[in-house]
Amino acid sequence: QGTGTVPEPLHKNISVDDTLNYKARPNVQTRTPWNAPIIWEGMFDPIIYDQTHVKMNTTVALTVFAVGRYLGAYLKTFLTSAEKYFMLGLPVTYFVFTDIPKDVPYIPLAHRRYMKVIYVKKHKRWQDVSMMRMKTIYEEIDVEIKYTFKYVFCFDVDQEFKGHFGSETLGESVAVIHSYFYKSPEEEFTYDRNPESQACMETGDYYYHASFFGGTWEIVKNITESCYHGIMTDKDNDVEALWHDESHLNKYFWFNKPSKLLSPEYCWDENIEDVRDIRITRLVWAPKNYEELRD
Ligand code: 2GW
Ligand code: MN
Repeated sequence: QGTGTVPEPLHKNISVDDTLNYKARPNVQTRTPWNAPIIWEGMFDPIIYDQTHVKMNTTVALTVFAVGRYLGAYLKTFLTSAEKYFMLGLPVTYFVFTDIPKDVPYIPLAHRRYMKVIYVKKHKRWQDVSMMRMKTIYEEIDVEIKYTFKYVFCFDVDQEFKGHFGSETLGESVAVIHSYFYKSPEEEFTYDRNPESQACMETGDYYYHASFFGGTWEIVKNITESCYHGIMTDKDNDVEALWHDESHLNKYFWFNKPSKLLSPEYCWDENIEDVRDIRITRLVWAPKNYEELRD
């Protein structure tokens, strides 16, 4: 916890987000221009959040894809670390999508935490492996997730949890600010700038990292369905957005502002030297060996 004081516990019918202390981090932006919170360490009391969500019987689905070599390279670390830090105390089901179900490692799971392994075919191009996740996710929300889970969080697998990642991250629609761009001027954001692409945007609010996003199942269904439609329209027009699904996600969040933003403490690259604003790393990028992983 940081140094700021956190307001008193909740009354009924008041959102737990009303307990956020926006002044706890004077050197960073803690609210967007549309008044959504940007969550930094020190702004929240994890105990108040957890108690509130346990009382509300909050349920969380996590989706993660481990296709081809990414299964052996990343899945075990991702899941093992999630069991240490992700939404502890809440019922969580991991939806693991892979082309080699038999190679999914056995991970001991805590009480009320489950894993479901679902077969997906491997797309030939890695860009499609990444982009087509959008379709698989909204289909799975419709056939199963929506009946049991209030929230859905969709993660890249090439990451490791290293600190508390709890119910303070829950909201209607949740995006994380890319660690490389949180201090950059807008002109440096790597949005897609090609007018032929559905993802094209000239200005925007932030540069969001597609390494994870989340929200209620209704909104995550809308996010993934919209991005997928953009991706397919691009295919019809023979274009591909600069950063694939990430470009489409940024466009979505430009038109549909996220209700909660997470600071780069929630998705940090340990190669970044300037850590003055980073009080804790909760999720970090796993090291990558592109030559081995990209065919
Ligand atoms: C991806 C790129 C090159 C070679 C392989 C793959 C690959 C990705 C794969 O062989 N198997 C696989 O399961 N994936 C899944 O797609 C896996 O879950 C992985 O985390 C995700 C996205 O690929 P990744 O993590 O290599 O992309 P990044 O870290 O460069 O991520 C950003 O940009 C991507 C688009 O280029 C996505 O938007 C991603 O969400 C962003 O974080
Ligand atoms: Mn990644």
